[in-house]
Amino acid sequence: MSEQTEYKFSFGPWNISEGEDPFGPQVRKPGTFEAKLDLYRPLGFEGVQLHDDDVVEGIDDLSVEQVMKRAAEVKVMLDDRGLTPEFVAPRLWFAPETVDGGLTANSESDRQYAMDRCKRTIDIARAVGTKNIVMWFAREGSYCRESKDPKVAYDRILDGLNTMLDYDKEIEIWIEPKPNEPTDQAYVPTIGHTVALAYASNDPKRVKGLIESAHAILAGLDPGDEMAFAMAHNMLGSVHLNDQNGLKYDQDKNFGAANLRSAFNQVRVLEQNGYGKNGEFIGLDIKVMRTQKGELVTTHLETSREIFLALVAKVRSLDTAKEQAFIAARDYEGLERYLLLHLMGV
Ligand code: XLS
Ligand code: MG
Repeated sequence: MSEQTEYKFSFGPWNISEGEDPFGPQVRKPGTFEAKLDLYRPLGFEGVQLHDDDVVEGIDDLSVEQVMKRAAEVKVMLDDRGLTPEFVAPRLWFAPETVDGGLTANSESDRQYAMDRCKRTIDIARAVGTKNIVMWFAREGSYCRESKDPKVAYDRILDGLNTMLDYDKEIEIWIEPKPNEPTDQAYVPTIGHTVALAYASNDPKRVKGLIESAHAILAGLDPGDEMAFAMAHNMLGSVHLNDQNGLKYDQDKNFGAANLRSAFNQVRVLEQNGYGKNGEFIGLDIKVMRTQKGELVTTHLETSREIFLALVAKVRSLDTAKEQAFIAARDYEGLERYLLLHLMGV
C-alpha cells in the first residue's frame, strides 16, 4: 500500500464574504485582506487562491512599478504567515473593458485590455511565488447568442492561451470551466472542452483544468467523473469543492450539503488516483450564507474541510473485498445498499 495522502487545503479571500447578492447589499462588516490572511493557518489552510486584484487592489489605476511593488509586499505577507499562493487569476469581469467579455469581446481594444491584463497577472503570480494561472472565463460567452461568432471566439481563446504560454515558458494555465452565469451561454463549459483546448494549445503539458463541483453540476454532469476524465489525461490542476442544489444560480454551498454521496464519490476519485501526492491542493470555493451573523465568518470553510476529511475516512474504511465481490457477482443492488449504509455509518 502506498502511503496515505496528507491533504493540504486552500481557499480564496473572497470566500470570507460579506453577504452581498444581486438583491441586496453587504450584511457583515468587510475585513481587510491581511485580516483574512491571518485566519488561514488557524483554520487548517495553507494555500491561498488569488485574483490579480486581490493581490493588487485598484490594479487598473496603478503603474507597472506600483503593481509589482504591491505584489512583492503581498509575497512577504504570505511568507510571514507560512502561506503558499496556489494560483492567481485575472479578474476579467469587473472592468468596463470587460463588459462584453475579455479574450472574446467584440471590440479589439477591449480584447487588447484583456490580453494585457492576463500578462500582468502572470507577472503578479511570479512575484508572489506561483506559476499557476487560473482562467475562469466569466464573460467569455453570450447573452444574445447571435452577438458573437462562437468559432471566432474559440479561436481567440486558443490564441490567448498560446500568447500566455509564450509570455512565460514556466507557467501553467488551469482553465476553470463553467456552463453559464454571468453569461447565458458560456464558452468552455466543461472539462471536455478544457482538455480539447489543452491538446490544441502549443504546450499541452502546461494547460490543465480546475474542476469546481457546482460548475459540473450546473452543466448536468457528475463532478467526480469530470475529475476522473481530467486525471485520465494528467490534466487536473486543482479542484474547487463545493455543492449545488440542482439547476439554479451558482450556489457554492458547503461541500456535501446538497449531495453527500456525490461528495463521497469526488473524494473517492481524488483519493484513488493519488490527487494531492504531488502537492496539489484541495481547494474550496464556498459562499457564506447571507443569513450568518458575525464578522469574517469562516464556519463554512471549517465545515467543508471537516466533511472532506470525514469522507476520506469513509473512502479508506470501505471494505474493498466486499465491494469487489458485489461487482464480480454483478450485484449492483447489493453494492448500492452496502455503500449507502456505509455512508450512514450503519
Ligand atoms: C466563479 C468561480 C471563481 C473562480 C476564480 O464562479 O468559481 O470564483 O474560482 O475566479
Ligand atoms: Mg471556483
